[in-house]
Amino acid sequence: MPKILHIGDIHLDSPFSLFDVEKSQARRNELRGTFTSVMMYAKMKEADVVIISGDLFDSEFVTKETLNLLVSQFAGNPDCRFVITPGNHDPATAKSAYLKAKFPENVYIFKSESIEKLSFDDIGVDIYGFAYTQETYEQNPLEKPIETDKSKINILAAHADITNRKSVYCPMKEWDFAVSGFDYVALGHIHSGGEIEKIGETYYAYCGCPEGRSFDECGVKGGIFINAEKKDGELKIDFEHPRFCKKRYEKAEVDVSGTLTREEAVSAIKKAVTENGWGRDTLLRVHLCGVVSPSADFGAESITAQETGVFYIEVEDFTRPLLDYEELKNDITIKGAIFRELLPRLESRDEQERKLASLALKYALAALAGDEIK
Ligand SMILES: [Mn+2]
Repeated sequence: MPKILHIGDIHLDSPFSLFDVEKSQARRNELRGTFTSVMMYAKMKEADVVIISGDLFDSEFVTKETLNLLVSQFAGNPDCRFVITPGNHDPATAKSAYLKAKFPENVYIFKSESIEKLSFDDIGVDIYGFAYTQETYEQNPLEKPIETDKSKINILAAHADITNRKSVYCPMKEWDFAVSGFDYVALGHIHSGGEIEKIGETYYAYCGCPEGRSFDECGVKGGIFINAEKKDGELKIDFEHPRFCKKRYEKAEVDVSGTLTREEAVSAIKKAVTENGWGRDTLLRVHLCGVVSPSADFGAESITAQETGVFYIEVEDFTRPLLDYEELKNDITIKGAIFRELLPRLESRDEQERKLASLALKYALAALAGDEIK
């Protein structure tokens, strides 16, 4: 029964841009570590094929360290075939590692913009694929259906966008998958993945990225492991979802309504961390929200990963001061004038704008009251 691991969008050599430079470097190394974990998993599960659906590298420039790692990992599992479709971040250009570097014999790289077929007859699998040869790929290579061999397990590996007909990243339509008779379409490009979909007799899925790289890529990340078998033209297939990520990015709104101190904010964050099962593997972005006394002081920016039990934390204060808006609105002193001036921004739909206006009001009122402003 052929076993296939579908991964993609690894973006090796990504520059991480955390505020903490050392942690950025740690994340770059960890991304290589994630790739090694993927390779170990493939070996342990005795995968026959690993499909990498594009964006293996973050850019055309690949470090020597990364290239050496790839070559040694691929060579270290000679029973497995590695099938790579260059994507928009790592197109198969003349300068690219795909054309310049020497890979072991068990590595298959699509280099042409038109669809080509790899036949692995010993396991009855045909894999179709194509390459980006520049940063965009504006046609749909399935516009003209492919003629697949129904006795084989037919897989299309595609770095493509099925969500937008006008996409410049290979705009494909789901229905084309079924028309061509693919059994599975191993998609790359969209980083939030994992859902297995079906159209006609064709399964398809974005594998997502195996490691989040920013707060735009939240949650637990991994790949898709497929067991497939075809007998008398009938397909039996099942899917597993291994986790590969070393770290996870998460975002949380923590309501601190009614509290006053930094300590209380820290314990509210810790509670959210515990309740969600986060911990040392988590990079966390917290927005403190709710309505609090104007004298509340959370020192949000000073809250550390250490004291909240995560790997990395960013805390921003989006709380609103508890004030009597009606009274302020009608106040005839300078307090009322400031309030009326800020009111449109206090009610803005833009969270950042509201936050700034709240802060401005808080400081203005504190200053007028003769309080010390930190
Ligand atoms: Mn990508």
